[in-house]
Amino acid sequence: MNVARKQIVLVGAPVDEGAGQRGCLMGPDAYRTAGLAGMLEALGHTVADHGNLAPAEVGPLRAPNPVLKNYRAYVGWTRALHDKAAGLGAASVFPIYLGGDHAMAAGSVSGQARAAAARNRPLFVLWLDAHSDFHTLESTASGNLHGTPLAFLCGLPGFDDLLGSPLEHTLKPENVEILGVRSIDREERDMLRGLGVGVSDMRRIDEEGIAPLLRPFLERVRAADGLLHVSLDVDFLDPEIAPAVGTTVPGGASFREAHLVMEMLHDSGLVTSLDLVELNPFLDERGRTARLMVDLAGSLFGRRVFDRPTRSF
Ligand code: HAR
Ligand code: MN
Ligand code: MN
Ligand code: MN
Repeated sequence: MNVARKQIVLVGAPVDEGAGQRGCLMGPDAYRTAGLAGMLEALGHTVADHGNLAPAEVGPLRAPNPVLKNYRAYVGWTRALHDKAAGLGAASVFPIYLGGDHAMAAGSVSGQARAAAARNRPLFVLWLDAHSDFHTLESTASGNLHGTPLAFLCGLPGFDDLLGSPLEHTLKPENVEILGVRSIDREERDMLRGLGVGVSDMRRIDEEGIAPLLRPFLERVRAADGLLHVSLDVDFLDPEIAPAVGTTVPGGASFREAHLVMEMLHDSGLVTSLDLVELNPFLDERGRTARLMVDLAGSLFGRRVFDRPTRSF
């Protein structure tokens, strides 16, 4: 069990352009208002808030598909977040990237992957989401770019503008686990199957329970001496408990399922970076979704009700 105090760095990523609805740009400040830093400090960690990032300046670009919305902004954010994350991944800190819509993960995760490669450690990713976010720039019908970052990270073609050159440190599809998913478009399904990405949908969670699905993944991370990035999309949660998201899908993870995932992640001691994404405070009810996300982060960083668990994870 890992009871180590962590040096946590908060990075605000007010990315708004990847989602179909405006409002995610308020996410970082909602987490701050909900008391994220104080909660983490109360658990014994140190917290440094690096403030909010701005997108990188981008020269002239032609979008590869006319349906894409805010393509230049996606490129600018990816470059800024990639550089920030590559730097933090090389330091002995635990970065929490405060979104912002899920397009931000193209930069946060690719930067962490670059840093992991420099340390000769494989990066694993747990993608907690109602969606698989596995469209290419060609396959997306909505043009909402928050539906594309995981395809980019796994090295699918067509994304070379994002960093200005082909992505060097791609995720191995078998090192990615998508958990809680209940909305996958046909093109995404075909690509996920073809590459062998780990997908545990709500049906499997209903039948088998969330812990038995998560445990073998964590065991693989441990066996490979891997680093683990967790990308937590608000819509992983059931909209009844987490209404502040633009893309609600009924039938999501329950309060207890979500906390159990976070508690198991904590006990594994394997997690080295985290995204909190898709919170849209404009759609919240008296801050309840922001507070729930902060609470879940509490479980990930060691809050427990009583004593030690009977197994490590
Ligand atoms: N697959 C759909 C699309 O591409 C919905 C994507 C929605 N993505 C998120 N992030 N909300 O998980 O439009
Ligand atoms: Mn998502
Ligand atoms: Mn390299
Ligand atoms: Mn989602």
